[in-house]
Order: sequence, then C-alpha cells, then structure tokens
Amino acid sequence: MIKPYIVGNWKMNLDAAEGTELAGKILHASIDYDSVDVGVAPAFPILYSVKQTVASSKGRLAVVAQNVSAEEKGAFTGESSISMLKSVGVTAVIIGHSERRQIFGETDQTINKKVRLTLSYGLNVILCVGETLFEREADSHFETVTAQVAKGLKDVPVDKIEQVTVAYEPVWAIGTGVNASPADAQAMHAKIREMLKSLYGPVMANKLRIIYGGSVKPDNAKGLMNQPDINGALVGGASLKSEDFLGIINFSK
Ligand code: G2H
Repeated sequence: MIKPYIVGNWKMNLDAAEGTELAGKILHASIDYDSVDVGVAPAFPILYSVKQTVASSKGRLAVVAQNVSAEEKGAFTGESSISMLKSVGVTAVIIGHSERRQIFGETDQTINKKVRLTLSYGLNVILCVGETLFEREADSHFETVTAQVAKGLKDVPVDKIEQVTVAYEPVWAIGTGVNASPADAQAMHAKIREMLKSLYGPVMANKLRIIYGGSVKPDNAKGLMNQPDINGALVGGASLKSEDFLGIINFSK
C-alpha cells in the first residue's frame, strides 16, 4: 500500500498573515501522519514564515515550493535557486505545473533540468503532467502525458526516483470546477505507472506516488482516492480553506 500524499498548492494566493494563519490551523488539526503525508505550497515570499509556523511538526507537515530556477546561481533577476529554497526549510518542489508550462512557456527540457537539479540537492519533486482539452478531444492524451513523464524524468537515475511524485493534472480540469471522473483519472494514472515501469521496472514503479490534481474538493475526493493508482491529490482552490483541505486529507486514507 502506497502512503497517500496530499499537497495544497496555494498558487499566488495568501499573504504572510493569511498564509501563517492557515498553516497554523492545519498544524493544530488532528492529522494521522502515519497514514498520510501532507504538504503546503505557499508563494515564495512567505515560505520562511510558513516554515517557522509549522516548525513544531518537525517536518511532518512539509513546506513545498511552487517552482524553482533551472539555474543554480547568478544574474537571473527575479529567480530563486534550489539552495535558497533548501536554506529556508523547503523539502519539495512542484515542477512543471501547467500554469508554468502554459503561461510562462516552460518546456519539457527546462522542466527536466529543474527536476534533476532539485533531486541533486536532496529535495523531493512533484512533477506535474497533463493534457489540454484539445489533446483529449484529439485522443492524444495518453501519448501526450506519458511523453511528458518520460521527458521530465530523462536522465533521472533509479536511485533518485523515489524522491519523485508524479501529479496528473488535466489542464481542462484545473480551477474550472470540472474534474476528471475517477475512471478517467484512474485510466491515465495506470498509463503513467506503465511508463514508470518501463523506465524503472515494476518493483520501483509500484512504490511511486501518482497524485491527481484538478478541482479536487471534499465531495469528489473520496471517489478519486479510492482508485488503485491514485495515491493522493494536489489541491488548489480547496486548499485555501482549512475545512476543505482537512476534509480532503480525511478522505485520502
Ligand atoms: C490544479 C490544482 C492544483 P485546482 O492546478 O495544482 O488547482 O484544485 O484549483 O484545480
């Protein structure tokens, strides 16, 4: 049984006061960390204060970054490096979110560079993949998504792959209120696991987490989490309210 992983992607929401308040509520909620891993991904300026807020969890409530520079250091105005994120206690990075791919033009090559850099610093990666509505309607969704997995993980060695979680987020389901049906999501997760098997072998692939994202809410979480290849959720909008986020965590076990 793969331990589920629920991550709240706060995106560009919540300032320092709001973010630390929400982190405090999650910290003080009753969460069985033996049966679920939980993380929150605040915006860069409040990563440190959120990390301080949840310090007493001793890392059980993980603080995750939403992005990282593909470069290690230097004249890259506006960027934040992996060593900077590590220095404030971040333990994982979301890489290749569809908003990064679509709005900021990130390619599979850039994403792969960020993945390898993050892993080399000992941090975990949440590698996001997902098809557009156009790709789904053209029936190329399986091909698109499995290619994103293979390209994102290019040259990632087997001894680092356990630091990686794959997040399947169909672009047409993100922030739209429309979510993939549990059966559709399961079908894609199974294809992703097949790709992971071809890259890393069945024993390793069966240990890796593939989480689902795209309008996950307390009322649809249970159906999704019951699927055999769905090992958790990357939650956007519903992670901004503690009751909703905690509700989803409860359905994950
Ligand atoms: C997908 C998801 C979180 P939401 O982007 O990564 O957001 O749950 O708002 O669709």
